Amino acid sequence: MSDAPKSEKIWMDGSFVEWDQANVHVMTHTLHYGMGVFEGIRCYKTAKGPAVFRLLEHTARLFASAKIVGMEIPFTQEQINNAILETIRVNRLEEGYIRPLVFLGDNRRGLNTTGVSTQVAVAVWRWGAYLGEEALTNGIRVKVASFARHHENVFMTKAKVCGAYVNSIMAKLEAVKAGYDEALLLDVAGHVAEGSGENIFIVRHGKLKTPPLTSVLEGITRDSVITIAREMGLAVEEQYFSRDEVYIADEAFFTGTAAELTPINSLDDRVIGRGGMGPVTRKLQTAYFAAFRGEAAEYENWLTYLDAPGS
Ligand code: PPE
Repeated sequence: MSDAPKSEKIWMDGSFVEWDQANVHVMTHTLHYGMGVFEGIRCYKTAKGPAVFRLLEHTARLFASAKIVGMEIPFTQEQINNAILETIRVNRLEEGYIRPLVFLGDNRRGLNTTGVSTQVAVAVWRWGAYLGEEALTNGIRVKVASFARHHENVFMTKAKVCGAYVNSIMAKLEAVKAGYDEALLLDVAGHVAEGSGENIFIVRHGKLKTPPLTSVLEGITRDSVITIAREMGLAVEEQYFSRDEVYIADEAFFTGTAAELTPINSLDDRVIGRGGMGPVTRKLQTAYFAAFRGEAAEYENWLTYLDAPGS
């Protein structure tokens, strides 16, 4: 028996099916080679009902991912946006996680994917804090992974590709088995890249630094935090830095849809700053939480309300 969270219905290729009936054949192409793209989106409770955070940007990235790897999604972005909102509605989800997945079907074999059917599913489920509720306040213990992040000509990291996550999973398992909460992957040149499923920021001398988008995912939370930070008057530099700069940073944190804004307490057992959540991290986390809760007028346009008139 599975104890994985589920909901009632899944949107598959244009219609709803019962969660337990949303199955595919074992010869499904993506299952064999990992050629598929996906998204991770959150829906939050607000005073005006549930709202999806940065829906349009997530759907746009899904289509960008497909374009990069050469897949064609047989729906428009508008249809996918509507499918996502409908899936939340039919499952009466107030708050949780949304997983659109674009995958190749089972009608062809081999690496020439010409003519393989492209299928789309949207699932939603309730999902609390990704790294544990405590992580959001106390921070997490992180270890540099022995596996490097993809070189940009191995896997184009602006695409959120299913198969690329083998690299993330190996790094995550390595870290967890060694007693840490999360892995930090370096790029092939040895610069800090990202977490197994998060972008990273450090705070040093009052400035924020995050790696450029060469070999990391173009995170939507990363973009939100950069926007919020600049709005607050904080300087943000997109710049390469080394693991030892993280060791001696004043603060460090991860960003991601799932992880939200999680402080990093230590890296490779070196406590960062005073440990726990530093003042800049706290300010940014508070502002980010307010944005997705619909409590910040300037970021209202990041929210798509479920109960919006005419939707
Ligand atoms: N880097 C990677 C490798 C990554 O997977 C994510 C999201 C990010 C950065 C942050 O991107 P964004 O969510 O747009 O801010 N990771 C998703 C998957 C987590 C999972 O376990 O699955 C997520 O946060 O939803």
